[in-house]
Amino acid sequence: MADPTDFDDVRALFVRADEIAKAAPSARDPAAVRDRARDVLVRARDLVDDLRDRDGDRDDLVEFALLVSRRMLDLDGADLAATTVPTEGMRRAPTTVDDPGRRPPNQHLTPGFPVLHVGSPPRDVDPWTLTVAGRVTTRMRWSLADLRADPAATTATSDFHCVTGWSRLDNDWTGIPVAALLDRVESRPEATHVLVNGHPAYSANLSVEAVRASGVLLAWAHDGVDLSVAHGGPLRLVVPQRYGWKSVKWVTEVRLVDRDVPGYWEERGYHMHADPWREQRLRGD
Ligand SMILES: Nc1nc2c(c(=O)[nH]1)N[C@H]1C(S)=C(S)[C@@H](COP(=O)(O)O)O[C@H]1N2
Ligand SMILES: [Mo]
Repeated sequence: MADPTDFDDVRALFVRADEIAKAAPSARDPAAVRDRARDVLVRARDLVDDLRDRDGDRDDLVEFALLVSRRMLDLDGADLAATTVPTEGMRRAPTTVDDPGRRPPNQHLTPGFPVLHVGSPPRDVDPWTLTVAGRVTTRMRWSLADLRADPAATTATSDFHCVTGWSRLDNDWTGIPVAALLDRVESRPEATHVLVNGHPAYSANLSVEAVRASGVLLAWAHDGVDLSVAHGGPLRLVVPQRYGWKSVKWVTEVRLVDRDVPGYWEERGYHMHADPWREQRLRGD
């Protein structure tokens, strides 16, 4: 059993974060206040991770970790709402005519192209290679040049939905279908899922079925121009049927595995499946 005072400390941090965040809307610099609240939540999350390491995934700890994730999402959503304006240098604006048939529940359409990631983008992107490994008959590796020259390369238009609430419609992605690569490595029969790994120690889990769906690409261009590093260049995954955190930027490896292994955000309480139409934001949704 955890020392009860430990968990009480974590809960006190959570309450403190809430108090800070509540003051944000009337503050002179709301984003800075939300940053402070976020720092406190990060500390709470680290502590609850420590408790889980020590005591295992007790129900109350798992519940609490979810609560912390939900608050972080709220803070991120509030920050992004302010930044989702048309972005300079965009080749063309996305569609912003509201159509409930294309806008999943509780999403709003952005005229911009927000940049969202944890950690820093890679500094050195040349040369870039992609490895497909794990439960495969032959592990394979491609250079970016190989992929670009591949006859299976294609362009597909799709909508992008971030869990923090913005959706960007009509993105033209150019890349290679993940399905084409999976066919070549001959995945073994027990390979039911993939972990897609990207810089820096980021990952997301998907079923093989999900990455074989139409429009799922490892992309190097967006709306006809090469992807900027900020948006995941030189190579990123795009999974239009899932919330954006599954669309791993700076992909280095697709690893086939024999069960559903949580990725970076899934470890931190996000939903394993992440279907925006069913609002699968956090585990338990
Ligand atoms: N490597 C990496 N990929 C990532 C992320 C990240 O933090 N690291 N964030 C994800 C999230 S939450 C979203 S919404 C999209 C955002 O892509 P964009 O910055 O091109 O809009 O990238 C996804 N891919
Ligand atoms: Mo996201």
